[in-house]
Amino acid sequence: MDVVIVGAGFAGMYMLHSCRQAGLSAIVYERGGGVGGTWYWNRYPGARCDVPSLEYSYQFSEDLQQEWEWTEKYATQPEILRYAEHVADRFDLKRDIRFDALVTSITYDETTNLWTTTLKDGEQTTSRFIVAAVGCLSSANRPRFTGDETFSGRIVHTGEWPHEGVDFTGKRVAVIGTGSSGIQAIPIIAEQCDHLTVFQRTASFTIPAHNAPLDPQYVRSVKSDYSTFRAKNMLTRAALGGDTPTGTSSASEVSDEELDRVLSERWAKGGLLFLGGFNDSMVNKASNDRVANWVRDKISSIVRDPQTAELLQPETVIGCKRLVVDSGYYETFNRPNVSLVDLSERPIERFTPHGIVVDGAEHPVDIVVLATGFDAMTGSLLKLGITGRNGVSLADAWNAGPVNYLGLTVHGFPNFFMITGPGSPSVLTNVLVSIQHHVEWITSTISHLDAHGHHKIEATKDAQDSWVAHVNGVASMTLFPTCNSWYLGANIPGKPRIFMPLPGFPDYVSRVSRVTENHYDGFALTP
Ligand code: NA7
Repeated sequence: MDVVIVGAGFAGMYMLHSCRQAGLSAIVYERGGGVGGTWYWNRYPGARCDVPSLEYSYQFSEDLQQEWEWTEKYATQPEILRYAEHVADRFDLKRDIRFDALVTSITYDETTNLWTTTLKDGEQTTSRFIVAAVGCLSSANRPRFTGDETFSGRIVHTGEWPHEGVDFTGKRVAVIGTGSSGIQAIPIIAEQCDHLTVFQRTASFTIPAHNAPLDPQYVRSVKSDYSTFRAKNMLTRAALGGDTPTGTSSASEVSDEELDRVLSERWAKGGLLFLGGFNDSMVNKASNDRVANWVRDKISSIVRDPQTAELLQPETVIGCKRLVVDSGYYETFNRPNVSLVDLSERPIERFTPHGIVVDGAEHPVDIVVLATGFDAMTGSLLKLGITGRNGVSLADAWNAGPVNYLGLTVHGFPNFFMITGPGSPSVLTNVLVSIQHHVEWITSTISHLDAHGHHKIEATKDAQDSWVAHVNGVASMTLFPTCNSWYLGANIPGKPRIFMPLPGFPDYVSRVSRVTENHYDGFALTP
């Protein structure tokens, strides 16, 4: 094969299509039983994208974007999965995708300049190039708790949700974790179960989605000039929301009335763009405090029990952990069948056969939902068992953190590419836009190598060191590194603490373009 691609989510599917268009032979290995990646696994109730559906979609085919009809402002998991299936069928992708194919190792042979990919069943394929399209949030974090093996009920993880669903009727349910997955699932589970106990270690800031059916007139206007709509989005820092420009004033300089006016407007609109009301929310602590306090007051105004309201008010910088977009989350705590247990001071002590003990008190439970997130950005890459030049594994190369060049390549791993890897904007953007950028860069790079008789591309150590310094430098100018987020790897015990994604999509795109135009500056190309 020219290219072995790992993963058949949105990145792997487009990579395959793009390879075919460039005349490259390619095969995709996918551990799941179908396409869709994160949308294949995360089938928990309430799972929904936090990027509007007209933006969270491919733009490489005008026909595709014209013919597909999204029904809601924010698409549900089943609808996004149907879209992924539609794309796979429309472009006849499945004939080159092997499902239920778990990759166990990928090894570089310097003498042949080929990679060998080995599957769990022993099958091997050699290829000139490897593309890891494994997703940023695809390796579930399943913390163990003392005594959890004695629990007589069921334990399910949001990121590995049973395909047949879970019946909560008449059950006492625990949700552990209040990130995006927990916050999306909690209101729905609360409606279905007998009693819901939410175990919260850290409160998250969440902004209402105000989800609704899409207005056909709005859809028509976007589709009448989809390319301009997409182009505007790509000029924003997060590659989304080009129609809602970031405010031009500092939150620390406006009057109380102006602050309230701007934030009320953003709250009423809903979604991730809430933070864009002012131009310095993520770089100026005083500004961030004012925005965060406004939301804390909002939480108090919604949640009736003052003690619960206080526990739900995050202490962190707003936006430091990824902002959540919800439907009726805070209101759910006004229901008589929902209670909140604070783990911030006292963690879960142990599981018993029939419940969970915190601070000496047992909370009776039939089903436990682990909404405990992912070993983000590096977890799935490291699970591939990659070994590069001189027998050095990726795990060893990354033992102090995921060093890389442009978030696309790693020194010591020639002809190996990552889509939305650490060191690129990835999870700080509308990831479908980042995916498109990476896929197209990788395909054009391979075509360039072939056209110029080069058989190998590898990032130099110097270029990689400068890139890592650049990413750290940009992150340190923001408030992102100030809390224990998965962006930093802080949610996984023992994981090196490094801010992994790079804030700022447009600047990143220009840097990659400059590198490319400058004869692949920072790469060694071997004829
Ligand atoms: P997140 O955002 O990582 O949230 C996981 C939650 O689980 C978070 O509240 C964690 O608390 C909590 N957690 C993790 N381990 C434990 C233990 N051992 N005990 C108690 N609580 C725990 O994952 P999500 O799946 O919600 O969302 C990930 C992304 O997917 C999201 O940002 C969107 O982009 C889509 P913590 O905050 O670490 O104290």
